[in-house]
Amino acid sequence: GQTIRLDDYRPTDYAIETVRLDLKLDPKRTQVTSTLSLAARDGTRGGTPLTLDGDALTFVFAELDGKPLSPDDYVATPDAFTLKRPPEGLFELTIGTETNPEGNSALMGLFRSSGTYCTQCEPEGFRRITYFLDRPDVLSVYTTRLEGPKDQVPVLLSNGNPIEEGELADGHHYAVWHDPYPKPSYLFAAVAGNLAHISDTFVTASGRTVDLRIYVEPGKEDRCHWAMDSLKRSMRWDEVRFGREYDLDIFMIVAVSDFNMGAMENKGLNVFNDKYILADPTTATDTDYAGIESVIAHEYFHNWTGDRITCRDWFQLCLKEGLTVFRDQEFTSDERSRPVKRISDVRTLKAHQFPEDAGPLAHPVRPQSYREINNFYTATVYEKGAEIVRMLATRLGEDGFRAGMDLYFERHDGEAATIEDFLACFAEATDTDLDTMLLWYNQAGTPTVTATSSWDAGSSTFTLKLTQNTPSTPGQSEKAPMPIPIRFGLVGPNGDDMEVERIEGAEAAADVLLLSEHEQTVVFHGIGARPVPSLLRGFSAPVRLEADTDTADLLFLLAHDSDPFNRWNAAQTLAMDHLKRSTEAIRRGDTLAADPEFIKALETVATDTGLEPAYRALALQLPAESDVFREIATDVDPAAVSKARTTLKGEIGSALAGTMRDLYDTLQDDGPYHPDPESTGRRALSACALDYLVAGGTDGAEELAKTHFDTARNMTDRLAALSTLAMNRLPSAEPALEDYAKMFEGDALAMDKWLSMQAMIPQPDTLDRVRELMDHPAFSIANPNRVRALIGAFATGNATGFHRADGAGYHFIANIVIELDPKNPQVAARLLAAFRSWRSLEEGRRTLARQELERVAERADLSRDSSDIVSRMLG
Ligand code: B3K
Ligand code: ZN
Repeated sequence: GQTIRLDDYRPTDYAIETVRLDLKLDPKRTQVTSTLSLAARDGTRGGTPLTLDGDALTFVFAELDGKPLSPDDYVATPDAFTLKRPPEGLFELTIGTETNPEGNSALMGLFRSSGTYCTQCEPEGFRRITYFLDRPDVLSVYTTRLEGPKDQVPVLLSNGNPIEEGELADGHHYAVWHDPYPKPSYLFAAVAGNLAHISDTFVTASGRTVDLRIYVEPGKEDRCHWAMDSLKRSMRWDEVRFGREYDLDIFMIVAVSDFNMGAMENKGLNVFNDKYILADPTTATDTDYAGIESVIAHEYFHNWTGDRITCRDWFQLCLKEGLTVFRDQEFTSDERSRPVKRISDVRTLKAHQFPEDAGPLAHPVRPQSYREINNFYTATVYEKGAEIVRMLATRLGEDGFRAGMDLYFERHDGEAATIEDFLACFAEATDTDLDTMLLWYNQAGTPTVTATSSWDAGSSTFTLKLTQNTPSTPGQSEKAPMPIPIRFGLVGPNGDDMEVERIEGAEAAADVLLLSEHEQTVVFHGIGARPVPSLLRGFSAPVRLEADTDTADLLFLLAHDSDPFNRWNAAQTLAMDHLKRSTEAIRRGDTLAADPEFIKALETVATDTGLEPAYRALALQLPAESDVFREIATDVDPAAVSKARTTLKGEIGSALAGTMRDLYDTLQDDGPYHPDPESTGRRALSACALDYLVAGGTDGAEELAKTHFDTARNMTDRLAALSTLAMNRLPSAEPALEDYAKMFEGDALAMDKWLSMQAMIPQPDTLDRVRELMDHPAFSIANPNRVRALIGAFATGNATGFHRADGAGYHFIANIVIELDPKNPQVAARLLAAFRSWRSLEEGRRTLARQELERVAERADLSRDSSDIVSRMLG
């Protein structure tokens, strides 16, 4: 494949002012007619040929200004259309193509999902519908006409506002939609099918009434109310927090069941994976409810950060994604608990982005080149991209950050912008030099920050020596120091933060200091007693912190830190230290007992009713196997890690059996289910207590879990109990799994949970079970949700199974990738990324993993998606 480079960017020779798109829907032969009004941009030489992108298109006809073109005037191939000698001035080009939605298994362009016609155009799907300048810096006004048989496609939707509809002969009908906001092709959408909907209204801050609709398969309307509620709260929040109002008369969401991703922010017509719409208490968990709320918010927030202001090119993807993730994180923090949200987000960042940044797929938040842009919708672009925006907010403060955002919205509305444009708004609005912030976008790799400290009684000073180091990553060996905001507190002997008189050696504002050099010595004056430094509060920068805090310091922070994030982090660090040492011991054939002081400290947090239950649940949750894997980093033996973790959990569970039982008993609640943060937190803590009881082998714990499962009145409780039974491999797990399957047979989303759970049972023979489940009626290789639920969960959520010592897990996943790749390259390439940390493995597994990657790489017809991933992985 060809490499696209950021440095090669130049605008198109022609602009497309308007698009008239006409779709005559047919399952196998949909007729597409597109009429583009084009004009050469200033500076384009007269007669410069016009080449439009295409992808596997069937060309039918072409006209220029309403007259048929002679075949001498153009070249049409499946991948491009070239008009050899375009006329001067404004001209109209009409092109007819034909496409087969039913045969579209890649789910890019126009496809069908359970009979519903649906599109996905980001990033380069529009060229699978018609020839176009299919890139984000070509903004046009679209008018779309959809036509089809009324009995099959009673509902016809596209972007913007409806302007016309009518009946035709032979039972056909049509609808015309007009979107007045110029947009790039990737935001185009069309949906047609037999859909039901729920509706509501929203009155904007300026008093306009917006019609809100959520479309689903008939019969599922009752499961859309939480999504609607989330939408209305998102709309209000964006007005209050960012001053952003919705801009069309109607906002529509459509839920479909075959979708490569979570959702898509098409202008005025968001298309969602139904997993992020459908919810009711019996089939959706608290996590599902929270996921729906945040994805609805995310897509809605794109209306301003993505749609009104879009990206100049795909290298700037983080401009809309990092910023919109930041916005949805803030929304959730305001709607729910800020500390709990921050901890969850950092866990996600560390679980997904840190390993990516440390392995062969590492890339800058704004890459310099790519072969397949679909492979860059990554944790780095999204989550690390959001962290960069968060660092800006931390440095500039609430008002400064808002001023920068206001300027950005005002200055770039209706444009396709760059990261430089974005940063310039903050620099100007706050009169701050932000030039080095660009390094965060351009340099891959997670910086390691070290901190060593000393207190001097004589001078009442506390000295912090800080260093930063960013490891080399593919294509980037040298790294410059970056600006790292470190929020801090010096915790005094009584547990309160000490007053600092003066700080020397770093730019500092209130409780944030800026590490900007490779090495800096920071002196805090007026410190009359030895403090325990609490650094990187709230995880103020996406770095790995290695501080010289010892066990006693960490226990002290766990008990006293006023920053809830660092309090949680102290517990995690203590657990991680133990797990790493215990893993080593296990590999030596030894064992290592847990520190009773640590267990006691956990108990204190778990029973502190002054803390919210959701927070207590997070504090009790041990680092995942994959977290330990990441921290060990080289020569990893996944089986030893798994054993170390199971052992520690068992020790905590048995040492705290009485506490966990009390906790469990006091947390039960028989009121009606509601997914609010408080009761969600209670259920999470109760599930955690139950899990420890079972892990500790407490008498009667299995019975308790079984009863919890049998008597559950909502999916959260039911699934938590089932998971405890299954993950701990208890005898009652199998009958419970059977009961579950009977209860939810035919409910695809509920059965996905059942598939995932079984795929994640941590034992070597889970692979056989996964193979068998592939024949279960609940599974289908053609549906991305099913593939992710069963195969994806096995590859990324079951270290024991995937990393089987004999390599059978690797072999299995490689086979699935090979099978899936010709049908749906995006899903195949995603799955392949499960190997991204293969170089960290101990030698035996590393060799086996490499063999499987090489076997995939050798396949002749590998898609660009998979071949890009596998070649970078082996590179
Ligand atoms: N912008 C889409 C993602 C498109 C992914 C294409 N492979 C959803 C989102 O980030 O909101
Ligand atoms: Zn997004």
